Amino acid sequence: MVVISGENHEPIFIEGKGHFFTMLSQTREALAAARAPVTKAKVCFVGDREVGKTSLIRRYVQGSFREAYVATLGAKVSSTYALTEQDGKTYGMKLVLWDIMGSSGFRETFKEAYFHGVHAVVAVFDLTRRPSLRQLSTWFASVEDITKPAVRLLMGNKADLADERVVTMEEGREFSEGLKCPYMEVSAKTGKGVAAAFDTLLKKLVKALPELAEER
Ligand SMILES: Nc1nc2c(ncn2[C@@H]2O[C@H](COP(=O)(O)OP(=O)(O)O)[C@@H](O)[C@H]2O)c(=O)[nH]1
Ligand SMILES: [Mg+2]
Repeated sequence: MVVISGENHEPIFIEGKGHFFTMLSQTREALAAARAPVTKAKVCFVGDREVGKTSLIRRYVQGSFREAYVATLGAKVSSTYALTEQDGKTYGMKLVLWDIMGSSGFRETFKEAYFHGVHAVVAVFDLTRRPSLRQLSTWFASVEDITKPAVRLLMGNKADLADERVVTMEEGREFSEGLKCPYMEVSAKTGKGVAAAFDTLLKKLVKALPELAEER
């Protein structure tokens, strides 16, 4: 299977299967202004359907939220530029965010193409649905070989639904300890915690990608 990736705004395609991908792009002028070195990182989102993967990416990249659920067909790639500070230095990063359809059939069929060259895996579950947390073990087990060196982050989404939540912060933390990764609670709806969670991811990426460690 071959992944052909285009420039920004160009469609990209996984050859042979005919699944269509679209690429969105948003450039942040701040990046150019800060003259920070830019490194590209591929970030793959995983998790059950309707946990809010697409919504979290939309919130972060576009700053918006949609109430209606529209199932992600195949996978969708968005990119954005972000800055982070580490030890008094500023780093720029182009994040290429891969949003996959939640079904396990799709995962099994496409995992090699989807996770090829991945730098970070963001695992998302819904704080109002405990099975969506347990399900993540299956996700990780099925892609462990491919994603082993990648940075990991666990996001508990829909924190705005305080009355409906069933997964406690303690449970989320315990699960993340098993994955050896940070745990962040977020709401794509209100935006709460989203910037902090992505910044945590950026900082982990800066540490993990040695080529980023050079001085400005
Ligand atoms: N209340 C609330 N609803 C959310 C949140 N994030 C996503 N949703 C809703 O949950 C549904 C599924 O979201 P979506 O991003 O499509 O999930 P995906 O299948 O994991 O990509 C949609 O109806 C969203 O509007 C959130 O933080 N709070
Ligand atoms: Mg989706």
